[in-house]
Amino acid sequence: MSTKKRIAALAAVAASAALSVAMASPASANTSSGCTVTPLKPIFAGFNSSGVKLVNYRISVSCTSGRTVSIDQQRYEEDPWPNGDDFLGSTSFSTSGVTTLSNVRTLVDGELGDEEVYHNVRFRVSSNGVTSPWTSYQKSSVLTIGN
Ligand SMILES: [Ca+2]
Ligand SMILES: [Ca+2]
Repeated sequence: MSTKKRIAALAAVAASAALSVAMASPASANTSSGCTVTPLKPIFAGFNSSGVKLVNYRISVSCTSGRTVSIDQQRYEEDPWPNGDDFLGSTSFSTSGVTTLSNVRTLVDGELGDEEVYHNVRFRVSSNGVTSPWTSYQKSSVLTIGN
């Protein structure tokens, strides 16, 4: 790619990133540089062989053609103030097109009673050798689930 073309492509990515910031809303979907990524509410996904509950932290992805999206997922268990939420782990994904990613994890028994689990995702988009900045994190709805 010529330098001029590369600069034009970079400007296009920057422009669509700026647009996504301007359009930011409390909704959990986020669109940047031709990709929309949504952290779906975690769902119960059965039991493992030890009888421990499983939770699927799914991510909905929709990208226009020629784009590859890198996603950073951070999983948490929510606690009321003054306690901070418990970090459960993180996973990186790379994909393209229209898909729903699955990530099935064992449900941690971190406290008496139900657990309140959710995930945050951020992403960046690569197209024609140009990569957008990371978006801000988007939070999913919280699943309340007993162990
Ligand atoms: Ca909790
Ligand atoms: Ca518990």
